[in-house]
Amino acid sequence: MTRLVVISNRVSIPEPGKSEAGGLAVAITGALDEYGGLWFGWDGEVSETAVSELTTVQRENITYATLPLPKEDYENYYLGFSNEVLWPVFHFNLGAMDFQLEYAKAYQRVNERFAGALSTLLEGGELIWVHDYHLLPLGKALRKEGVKDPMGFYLHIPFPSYDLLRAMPGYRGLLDDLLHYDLLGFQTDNDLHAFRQAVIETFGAEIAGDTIECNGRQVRTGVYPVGIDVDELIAEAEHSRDNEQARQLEEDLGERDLIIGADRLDYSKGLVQRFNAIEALLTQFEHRRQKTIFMQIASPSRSAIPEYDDLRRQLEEMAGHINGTYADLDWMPVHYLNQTFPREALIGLFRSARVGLVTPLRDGMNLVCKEFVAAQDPEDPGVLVLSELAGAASELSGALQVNPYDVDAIAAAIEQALNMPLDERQERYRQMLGVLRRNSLLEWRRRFMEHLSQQNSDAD
Ligand code: GDG
Repeated sequence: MTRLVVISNRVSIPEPGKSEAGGLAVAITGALDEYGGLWFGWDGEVSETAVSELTTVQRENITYATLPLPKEDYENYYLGFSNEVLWPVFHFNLGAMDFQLEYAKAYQRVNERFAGALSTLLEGGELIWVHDYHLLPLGKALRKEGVKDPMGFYLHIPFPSYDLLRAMPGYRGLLDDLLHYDLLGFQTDNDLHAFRQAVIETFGAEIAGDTIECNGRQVRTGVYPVGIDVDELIAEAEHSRDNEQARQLEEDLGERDLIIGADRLDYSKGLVQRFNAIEALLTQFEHRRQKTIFMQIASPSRSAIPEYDDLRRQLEEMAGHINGTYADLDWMPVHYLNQTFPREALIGLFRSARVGLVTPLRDGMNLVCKEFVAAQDPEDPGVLVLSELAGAASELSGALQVNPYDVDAIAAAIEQALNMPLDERQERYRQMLGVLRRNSLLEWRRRFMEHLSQQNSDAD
């Protein structure tokens, strides 16, 4: 069987004998295990020197090859271009874009260095699968190194509309980079459509079925919505009562209704609007006071970027303001936890909650909403309130869908969710669980790998 080579910005090498924690990492490890393979990327370390030496570690069937990032590259490639240019633009937030030439140069340089280091490890006759926005130019850089094998690229985040994209300096080069892959995968039809539009407007590309013909190259495209491992999640949720932290929280809740949010602390997740919606709920639906608790888990993320640090402070203030205004001696409406929770406790909270509040301003897919649904008790399920601007909205029609900027609409949807009769909750849950099973994580991986292995390499 052909060896699989996966490249992602971050690679975490599992401790011997321990399994990977994150769902996506599990899916990728599973594919590498099945095909035998190599996982290449940044080890998460920042080195003080400019040298970055390759380390390889073997774990059963999988070789992990990692590099540290020199401080300058961490700042300019990772924080700078990836997260202060690409991330905001691709999440429709031009106001947060901070373009600097140094960032763009470092982005190219690191991608070329990755290509150079990786090409020494390739044996030929492999399938190459590149992940996400940090590595848009990697395919072209590998071709320059003489790599001829089929190469696929998967974008985990949204693809912006053409008019937004062209506000980003250097966008033409990045679009051209993407056209050097053999297969391009997106989360939703919307993202694929935006990408097609961008290459039509920029290069006059032609579309023939699922193939884009442009500048003498042919690139296959597809939509592969990321999913979750439903059975595993259900099993975890059923055992969540075994978790001391989850059990304690449930006990503390008593008769009160829990509204839960859990996100990386990121401005794309709509947390400010969500906090305002909680205040609107307490103002407009006074009977919810005393009876409702909103818990927001916001795991720390990219805190070296000013926007992220500002957001953390803003949310602390907002939580303080809401609690200061509405709390009683025996009740605090907002529980804001700026920390990463253990997974079992998180799943336990999802199961205890009456409402899952997932309101990103933009999201490639969003796995939290899928995990929330799968964690519910089928006999007495909670209700998902979901942003119509999350990729998952196109699949989860059983959710109460809201515009994440419309604070009053979010408050009204929470009220509707808390009043929803059991049979309607069960019906919505069944509908969504069916979709989650059809578009599972395994299915995502299987379809992408199948299409990638059908590609003939495109060496130019
Ligand atoms: C990107 C795209 C796309 C969250 N807090 C804690 C915790 N989490 C876990 C969740 C979930 C994961 O992190 C977050 O995944 P999302 O998909 O919601 O969001 P991003 O991190 O932005 O992921 C996104 C995804 O890639 C996959 O393609 O869906 O659109 O932006 O699994 O449960 N886990 C633990 N503690 C926490 O406090 N243990």
